[in-house]
Amino acid sequence: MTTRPQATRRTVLSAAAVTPFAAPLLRPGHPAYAGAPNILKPLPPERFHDYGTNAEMRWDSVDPARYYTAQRDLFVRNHTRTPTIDPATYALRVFGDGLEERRSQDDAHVLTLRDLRRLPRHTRTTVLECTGNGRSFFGSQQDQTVSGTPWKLGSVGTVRWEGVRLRTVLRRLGLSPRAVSVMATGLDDEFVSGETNYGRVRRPFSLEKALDDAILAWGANGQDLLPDHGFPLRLVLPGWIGIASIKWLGSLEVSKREQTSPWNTTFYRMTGGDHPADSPPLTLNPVRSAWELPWEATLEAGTTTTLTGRSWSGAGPIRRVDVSLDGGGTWQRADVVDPAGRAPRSGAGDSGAGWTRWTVRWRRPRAGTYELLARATDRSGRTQPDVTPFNSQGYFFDAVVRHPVTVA
Ligand SMILES: Nc1nc2c(c(=O)[nH]1)N[C@H]1C(S)=C(S)[C@@H](COP(=O)(O)O)O[C@H]1N2
Ligand SMILES: [Mo]
Repeated sequence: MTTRPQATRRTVLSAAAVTPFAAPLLRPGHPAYAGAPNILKPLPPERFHDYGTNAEMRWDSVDPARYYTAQRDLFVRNHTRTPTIDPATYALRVFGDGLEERRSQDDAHVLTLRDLRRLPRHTRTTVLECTGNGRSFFGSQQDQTVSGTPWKLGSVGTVRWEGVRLRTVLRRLGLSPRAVSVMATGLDDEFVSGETNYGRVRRPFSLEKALDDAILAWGANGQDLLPDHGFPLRLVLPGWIGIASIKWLGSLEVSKREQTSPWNTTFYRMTGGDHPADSPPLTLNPVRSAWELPWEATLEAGTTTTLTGRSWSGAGPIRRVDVSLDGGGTWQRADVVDPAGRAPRSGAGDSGAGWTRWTVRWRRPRAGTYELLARATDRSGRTQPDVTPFNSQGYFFDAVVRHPVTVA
């Protein structure tokens, strides 16, 4: 257990009493721990595919009229299990030699939720998406074997986060001009896989990203975070792969050195296939698209329907979406509903971007079996290929997915 910092060494953020660091209440050995589920929120089968510690949103449960993903519908990706954290004793610890006044881990700045909530507020829409979204299509579409949760396309959502910019916090604490990186560490259990204990889930990122658009978020879509999504505080790195947005954020180490963790050396890098051995850690998410249809949908022959779907990119709004209703034989432009990557009437003051909804009319389809394709292009010109180059951990499946439909 770490000790309470001396009054003179207290954070410059607040004159309020400093709360000692609190560990999650449910730890191994705690009597209530043994039976605790990995994910705490309900996962009804009509809205989720449940993989145990992970669960994805079903695209056929998405309401085309709703832009944002409610937290109750958002996918969950846990390396271990959702911890229960008492917000009254929770505190974020910030330390490292990259601070103006260097701080050791035991002598960290200790920021309570009250301290953070007193700072200027920040609201921003982002797409939250797992690096492995679409992974199962490496197998089903490209006949390749990869490791990891066999997501379809539902480990993604669009959320309006509320919190404070990380740069607001870091500037107030004071940075060394030589600081280059920040390590974010979660309060969930240590991750053990096979024979290896990788320690707490943690991943470093550049100071540049920290000072650009990183958010310390306590809210999503106007409500407190749910426990499964990082309550009481998570990091959000807009546009970057899901693992970058550390949930149940326990500490930030600001360093003058580049930092590493298994989550940027072993995991969340390209390995295998044609990828070089020294591929860099993954950051920006690619472009992907999904139809709001059941997997293996059935539609009525001769009846004109409006098909709906969404496309998104780590690099911002989607510029155009091309769709094919005949397996790629002919293509047409879909009607884009949210060109700015933001909900209609979401107001000013939100510089972010979520996904883009689109629609296409299918006039009196004839009976038969079909494959529906959607290919999006983002504002930076990135688009979706026909084939995603193999990588052994099944990351970044961004190829156009062939969605099976029977018309009868
Ligand atoms: N502390 C912690 N943060 C974490 C994770 C985790 O297991 N522990 N999983 C990461 C991964 S891989 C993803 S995709 C996102 C998922 O966020 P969500 O569960 O809120 O949808 O959280 C990231 N942050
Ligand atoms: Mo992820």
